[in-house]
Amino acid sequence: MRIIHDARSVKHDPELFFRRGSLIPHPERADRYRVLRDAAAAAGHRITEAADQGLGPIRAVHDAGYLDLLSTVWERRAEIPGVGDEILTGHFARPHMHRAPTGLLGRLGLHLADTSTPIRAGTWEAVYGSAQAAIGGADCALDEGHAYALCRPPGHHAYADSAGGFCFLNNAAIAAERMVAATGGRVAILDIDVHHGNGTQGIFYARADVLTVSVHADPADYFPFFAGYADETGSGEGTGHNRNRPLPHGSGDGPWLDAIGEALAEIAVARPAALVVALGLDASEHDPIGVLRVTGAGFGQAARMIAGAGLTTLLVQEGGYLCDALPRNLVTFLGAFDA
Ligand code: Q9C
Ligand code: ZN
Repeated sequence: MRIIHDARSVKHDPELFFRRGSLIPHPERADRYRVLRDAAAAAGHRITEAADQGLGPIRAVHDAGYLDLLSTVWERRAEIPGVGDEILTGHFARPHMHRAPTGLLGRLGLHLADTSTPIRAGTWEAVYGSAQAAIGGADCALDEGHAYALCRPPGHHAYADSAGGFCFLNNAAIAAERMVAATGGRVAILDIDVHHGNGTQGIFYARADVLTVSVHADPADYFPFFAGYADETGSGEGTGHNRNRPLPHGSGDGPWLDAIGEALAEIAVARPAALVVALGLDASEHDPIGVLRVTGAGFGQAARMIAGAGLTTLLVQEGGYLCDALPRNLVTFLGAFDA
């Protein structure tokens, strides 16, 4: 398996995260990139630095105004009185608040879903590099049959015009869009991160050419709360091309593997030209913020099922937080694709 990565990933390293009223160490740390890269390399996978293919493939998915804000806000930080080494707003536009203010804090509130995505000196470089890993990974999977894009920061909570849930640019969506363009066919995205892939769902919700399927913990009492329910099936031309499989918290391997099996059966019916797996590893029983209690053996079984589908497959790293099981489950997963 070839690993496509971008060393700029480490340039976004948030320190603290506001959670349930307290500041805690931010779970989405730069060390995740190092741990995952080193584990994949030690397991014998070939590591390739992503080429820089520019903004074009990112613009194919994301809103121009959002990209402009994200890429320039650090340089413009002096416009925010008293700004420190991190830019964040606490003012978020609700659906009924539709005016676009001119000031930076208000503009940020139009494009941020929560307080988990602070913007720091290296944030744009890191998220741009993470997207380059996805773009290079898509090309590599089309060439070689499969590839792993070591994307960090993650992407599946980012919508076309907003950051949230530790995500800025939707790496899996950018890769899928590139694979649609390259193949002229349909692409499926299977998201097995413990959190619903709300941004990815939102980006493709009205489209029939990208089937989005997510298996995740029930959002009724879990992030991302406002999407991820079973009755969200797509709109307009996309009707029937989104599927959600929310699972009870703590349900473990059996229901998770059953849901992945059902998702793969739906994907097989669509006969996609390629599959993107939004590979969160935070469904693990050891993950510090996960709630699905999936074992190492469960990850191995899921990987064999997905590899066994025989599709051109790009694995895109999503969540999965620092613990001993994180690199172990990655190595288990990648191993299923080399046989
Ligand atoms: N103590 C991804 O896995 N709330 N994003 C977490 C943590 C936000 C997760 C609470 C979770 C976002 C890519
Ligand atoms: Zn997650």
